[in-house]
Amino acid sequence: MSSIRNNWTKEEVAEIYHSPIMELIYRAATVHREYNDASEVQVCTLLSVKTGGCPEDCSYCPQAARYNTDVQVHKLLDTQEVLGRALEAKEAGSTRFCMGAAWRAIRDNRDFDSVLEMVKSVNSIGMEVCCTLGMLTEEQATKLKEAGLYAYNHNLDTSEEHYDTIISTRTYNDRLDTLENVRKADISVCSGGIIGLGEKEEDRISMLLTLVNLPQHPESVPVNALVPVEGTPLEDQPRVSVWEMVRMIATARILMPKSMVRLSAGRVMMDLEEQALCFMAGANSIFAGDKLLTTPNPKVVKDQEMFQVLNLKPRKSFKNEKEPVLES
Ligand code: SAM
Ligand code: DTB
Ligand code: SF4
Repeated sequence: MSSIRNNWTKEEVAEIYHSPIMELIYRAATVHREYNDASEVQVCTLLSVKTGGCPEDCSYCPQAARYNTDVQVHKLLDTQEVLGRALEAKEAGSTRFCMGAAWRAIRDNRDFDSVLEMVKSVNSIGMEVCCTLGMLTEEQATKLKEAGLYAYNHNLDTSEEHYDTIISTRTYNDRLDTLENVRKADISVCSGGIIGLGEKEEDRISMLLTLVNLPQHPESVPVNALVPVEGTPLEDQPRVSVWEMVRMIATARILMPKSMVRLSAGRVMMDLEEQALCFMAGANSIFAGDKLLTTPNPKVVKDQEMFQVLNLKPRKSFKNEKEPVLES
């Protein structure tokens, strides 16, 4: 059995990443079967609970206030509406509900108190609750944990070397500090990145190296393909090819055998056969629902058809974990 390591060298990661594609897929598929049930795919749903008006300058993001995009800006939704959306997602077969806010960082204000309420209520319906709210402190992470938060998403996005050309309003170290605070609060870590930002293959390798050499592998690793959005500095980036997605997913799977590797943004540009290759390469999680945060995602019925054709089944929530205590 391949071992779980966090002392990889750049050369080792590069060698895997650059191996002949069929060998790479075969090796990733083998590692995947050693550690996971390869017929299971986790189905997660995203909801943007606060959209747009963000002070940051992430050059891929339609929600940054400084770019002229046509996102429908709205302030924080109310808890009842969020709970309704979570129930719909559960009904449609999702086991994880991820709430995103276009914030630079969490602030200790009424909005954060409302998010804690949302976390409590979504947890009470038996879903794995995830949030992505920007940077946070250890104290804020602890409050989220106490409210019932299961996972926190905070992506590295790209390599440390390429980072400055994508975002200038916060540093790579800020990102790593947030991940450390999430870990300290004993919350499951979800962290990955985006390809297609104009980075080199070396940058993709470098980002994977940072993830795999964290003290503990993130439990989930989202691999996003850039969704180019009109009005953002990256609006004209060419579409990433399926082979780039497959390489990234397969390398992540080999490096982090037990983690959930999520085929995230970009599925709307992929056909069923392309997605099948990604599952073969070790992806075992997707975002379902007609929308990601602000951009389109495949229709729920299309995904259900895809699961049937590929003989995949949705993974149960809290698998291998203690069942949560449900509130009445
Ligand atoms: N504001 C918080 C933050 O930045 O951590 C949370 C929301 S933010 C939209 C979550 C992640 O979505 C980003 O880190 C990025 O990886 C991903 N993302 C945003 N826009 C994207 C795009 N156009 N294409 C692909 N991924 C994108
Ligand atoms: C992640 O890695 N991808 C999701 C989730 N984590 C928050 C977000 C994708 C956003 C794509 C652009 C949009 O819909 O706004
Ligand atoms: Fe703001 Fe997050 Fe978008 Fe960056 S990725 S602009 S922090 S919402």
